[in-house]
Amino acid sequence: METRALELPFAAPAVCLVREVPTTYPACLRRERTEIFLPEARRQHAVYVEALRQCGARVVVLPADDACPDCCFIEDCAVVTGAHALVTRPGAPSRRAEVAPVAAALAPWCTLHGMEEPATLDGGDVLRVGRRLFVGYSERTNAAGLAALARVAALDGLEVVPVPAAAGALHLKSLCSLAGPRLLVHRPCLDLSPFHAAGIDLLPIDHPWATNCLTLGDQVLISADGWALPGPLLDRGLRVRPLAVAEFHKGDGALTCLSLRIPRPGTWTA
Ligand code: CIR
Repeated sequence: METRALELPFAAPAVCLVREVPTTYPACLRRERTEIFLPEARRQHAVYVEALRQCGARVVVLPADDACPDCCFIEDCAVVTGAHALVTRPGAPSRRAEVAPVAAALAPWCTLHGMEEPATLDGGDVLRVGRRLFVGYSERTNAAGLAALARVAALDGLEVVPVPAAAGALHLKSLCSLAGPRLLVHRPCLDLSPFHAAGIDLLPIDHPWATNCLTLGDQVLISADGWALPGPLLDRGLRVRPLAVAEFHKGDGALTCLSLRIPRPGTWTA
């Protein structure tokens, strides 16, 4: 994978942390109250976990906590920058109890760093492209949170690039994510200038859920819901795998938020 912005080898993650879907998941934070079907959510989660394994990652499954309806959205609880990781202080107070078990599970792989009030940051607002971490300001991530991440990122030689708040989206990665070397972007809602300035190859698409995909090596997991495959993805020799994650879209989540990826030493991962 090559663009001007990607200076480190890109590889599938060594380890993926995931967290089971709690019985209370239908009570998660969400903007629309469409009915969530818990058994179907768990079935979709199991298929997702298997897809991670098939990409060669070791998958560590953390037990759910019924006191935390959003705990399956584990990506928001930490940002792994390499040898170091920031354990977040999620923007939603109801989610702050999620982080302790995630930190404990990360400890064997990374040196952990915390965040202090008033800093808040959700991992869903952090997009890695090579040595850059693009960080979206959102309802969940503030300037102090970005500064806390910048301090940790610098320990691994990474630079933090702020991205202005995007109207209508929960997180930055609700609107953009890497599909191989290209960044899928939901153009109507996002200021693309930070990505243009970094020389990143952009692929605009219109469907909001379609812009959250997960690249694992040469495989790209995409949401099967409401998206026709864009031709340019297929042209680059990537294996595109649609997954049904509709029960997680109902909870304002998608593919990246269901795992926390730990890169192999000397590589980076989406
Ligand atoms: C929340 O509102 O926090 C959850 N219901 C959804 C979190 C999705 N996380 C993500 O995309 N990284």
